[in-house]
Amino acid sequence: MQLYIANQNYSTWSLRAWLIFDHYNLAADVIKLKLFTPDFYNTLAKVTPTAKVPTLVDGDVAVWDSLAILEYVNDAYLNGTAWPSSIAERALARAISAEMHSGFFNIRNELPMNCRAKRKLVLSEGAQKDIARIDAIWSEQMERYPEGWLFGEWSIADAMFAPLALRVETYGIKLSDKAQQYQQRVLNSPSIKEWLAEASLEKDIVEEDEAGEPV
Ligand SMILES: N[C@@H](CCC(=O)N[C@@H](CS)C(=O)NCC(=O)O)C(=O)O
Repeated sequence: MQLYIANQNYSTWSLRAWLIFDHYNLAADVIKLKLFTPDFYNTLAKVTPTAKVPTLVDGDVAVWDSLAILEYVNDAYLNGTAWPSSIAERALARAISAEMHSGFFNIRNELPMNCRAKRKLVLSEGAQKDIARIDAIWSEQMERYPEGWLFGEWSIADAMFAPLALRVETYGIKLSDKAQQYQQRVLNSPSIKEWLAEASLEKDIVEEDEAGEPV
């Protein structure tokens, strides 16, 4: 299998797909392309009609889109275990993952992932609302699973929310105690530490993802 990703400092969608491979120790050749370069588009043109990362190639199967990759890996290699086992929990996990996948536009626009940076900026009302919603999701799940991931065991929902934990760190966003507990759990996980170590070696700057003032 080949997993195409982009700059680890900036690429939130890449992180989501990469996490399932790292978490379950699944083998894949990770091909890292530099965002917005000719090599990025030329290489991806051969494997995906969207020319976006992440893209997974598994033999004859090509899957573009982070959530579709997570679903594919779960179906093909994990026997469905990357979602919670109960139907009700699975429905909730899917609902919040879809909410993440198709929403939170204020955060996405104002607070680009920038792992190696510490920044300050003034949040719009919309971004504050997005953060309040994330805080509510994380703290409700921590009430239910104080010692675990969002649904106790690690699941696709944790992959979907991981980039948010990194943004909270970059922009010094204040969370409630329970939500912060989850954020710290994500930051302290071996996979995220590995991702951050790799991101810290990158030198490329993507200007449009450099927001706020250095702290
Ligand atoms: N909905 C897609 C979004 C993928 C996406 O926008 N990827 C960005 C990088 S994080 C990309 O490839 N951008 C290159 C471009 O837009 O030219 C997913 O979930 O994978």
